[in-house]
Amino acid sequence: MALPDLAAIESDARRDLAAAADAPALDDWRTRYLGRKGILTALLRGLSDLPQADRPAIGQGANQLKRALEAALTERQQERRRAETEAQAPAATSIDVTLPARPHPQGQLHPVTLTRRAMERVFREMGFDVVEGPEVEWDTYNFDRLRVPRDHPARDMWDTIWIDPESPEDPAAPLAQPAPRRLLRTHTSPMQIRYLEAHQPPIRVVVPGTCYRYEATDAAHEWMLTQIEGLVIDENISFPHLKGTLESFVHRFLGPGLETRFRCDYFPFVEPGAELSIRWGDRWLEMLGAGMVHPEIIEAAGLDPERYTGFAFGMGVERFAMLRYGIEDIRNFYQNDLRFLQQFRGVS
Ligand code: YSA
Repeated sequence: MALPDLAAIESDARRDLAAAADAPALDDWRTRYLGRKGILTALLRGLSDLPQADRPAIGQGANQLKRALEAALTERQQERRRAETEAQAPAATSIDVTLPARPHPQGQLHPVTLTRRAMERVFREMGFDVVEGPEVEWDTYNFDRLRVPRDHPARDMWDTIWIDPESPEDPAAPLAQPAPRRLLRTHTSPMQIRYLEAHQPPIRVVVPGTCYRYEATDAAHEWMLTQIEGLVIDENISFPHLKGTLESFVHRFLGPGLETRFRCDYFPFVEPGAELSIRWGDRWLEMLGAGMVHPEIIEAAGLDPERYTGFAFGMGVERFAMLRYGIEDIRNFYQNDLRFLQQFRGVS
């Protein structure tokens, strides 16, 4: 039997491959040369019919040729796909730059963000630092260390969205300290404790941030609200500093003509406590809670309460935004109605 001419097979195969112009032709080519009944498979199957001495060289050559033709096929297929993609893509010169552009909606800052930033600017001008704290908080910071222990009725002042469930009381150790639980902070006041852990007086800081309360909404209350906490600790700080700072802030931020009202209020972490309201038409809108930092909190921070005193406050940013923009109902802010929000485009 004549020996197969591998060089001739290769040259035929490469010529036919170059001539195969589309996918079906390439498939036919693969069947003819590389398929189960193709030329190379037949050649390899027929090796046993060849003289013993020629089998290794022909077998090796046939296998090399098979791999080379497979690689050539892959390359040809990629080449063809590239050509097809290029043929489908519009030529650069066919783009009509005079066609009208599709409008791309531009984002804008939310009115509460605008208000929060503007309030921060005023506080910076007044010499305050601005820091932020965690929204997911431990009950120890949100309550206990602010003198609101477990089972204290004052916890009802802040309806809470809990993250960790309450662990059942251990009947074997009913007085055991329950494990700390995480919650969504109900106010920014826990940052008073966190800040005091890491800083020494003189302290003058504000902490803006989102808070959450499990409470019914109405025209002045949302379940998600923004507060700005303030903390001032130094020697010789007294209630007139608190009053002067807050009145100065309100008049710088909202204008000098506003009527403000301070009244007594109760917060376990201050003594005395107060709230500040602003006259709005024929009603008063409560803007913030405040007070002189309780001496026990100063002492727990490792400071001498005889030497250091201070005041703190927590402002409702949405309430300031309501007065700033004349919004009657706080619920407008978070309904995501674009007709409402777009009115603040370009507003600072
Ligand atoms: C008090 C004394 C301090 O030394 C420091 C901070 C405070 C404030 C205290 N942590 C607190 O949260 N008090 S508060 O419950 O009365 O809220 C403070 C302000 O947040 C309110 O005066 C109001 O302006 C706003 N606010 C409260 N609940 C709200 C709300 N705004 C919108 N929706 C709600 N549900």
